[in-house]
Amino acid sequence: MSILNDISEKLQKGRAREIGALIDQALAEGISAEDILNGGLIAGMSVVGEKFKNGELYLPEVMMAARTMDTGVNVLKPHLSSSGVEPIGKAVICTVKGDKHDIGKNLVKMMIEGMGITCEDLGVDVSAEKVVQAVQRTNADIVCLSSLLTTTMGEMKTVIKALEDAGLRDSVKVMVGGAPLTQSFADEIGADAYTPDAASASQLAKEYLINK
Ligand code: B1M
Repeated sequence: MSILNDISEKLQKGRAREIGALIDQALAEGISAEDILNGGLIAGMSVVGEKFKNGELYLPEVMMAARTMDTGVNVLKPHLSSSGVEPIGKAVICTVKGDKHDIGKNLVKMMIEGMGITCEDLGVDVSAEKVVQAVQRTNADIVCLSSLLTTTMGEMKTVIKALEDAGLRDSVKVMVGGAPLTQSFADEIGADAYTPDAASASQLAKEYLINK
């Protein structure tokens, strides 16, 4: 679909001012918010990631693309999250220590909230100690951890260990995600679940709370 390609292109070029109108046009054409997110914005960001890796794009261009992604996600937000849902549980979410990527984490938060799960967002670069404090403060059912860097993935294990040391491990489900993660890594660090995207994370969180 060419409008999804246009959205992807605008994102790659960091055209934050133009992305909103294109997304509105796609919605008006009857394309679903999920298809715009996956086939337009996330597809564009994957190209940015590849080009960054190959040295075809530099950090300022990636930052402009990230800003465009934020703008686009904000336009899509009312169409992605259902409102007025009764809360079914509580989650704490963050990007782990040393890692400042938050686009994926913000999407997971948005979709989890759409399932009626209250979400305490601790932000980025969050220490294990802060996660433990937040779980104690909110009495959360679920902890969602995001990592985009191979150098920070290991921090998830530190969080799990800190939850164990605080006597909280059995009372929370630890869900992990982020581009470099795999199911086997999640198993290795003792996480309860790995999900590759925000939609499956929110679905699994909901199932867990309903069956709790
Ligand atoms: Co960074 N970066 N970056 N970056 N960046 C990557 C991750 C990289 C793969 C690029 C590359 O080389 N191809 C590479 C990591 C390499 C590695 O670790 N092996 C990299 C690097 C190296 C860096 C810096 C070190 C660069 C530098 O300074 N020299 C630096 C690190 C800063 C830091 O964190 N300390 C850095 C900085 C940045 C920007 C600030 C410029 C910007 C981030 C802006 C922001 O987040 N606000 C940025 C971006 C945008 C990227 C890429 C291009 C795109 C990431 C993204 O937002 N994707 C990325 C390349 C790539 O991933 N292909 C790259 C879109 C987003 C929707 O997907 O976050 O994967 P993602 O989330 C998905 C799933 O993973 C899942 O759901 C989401 C969608 O449905 N998911 C979860 C995510 N979290 C979850 C949690 C869950 C469940 C599912 O919990 C239950």
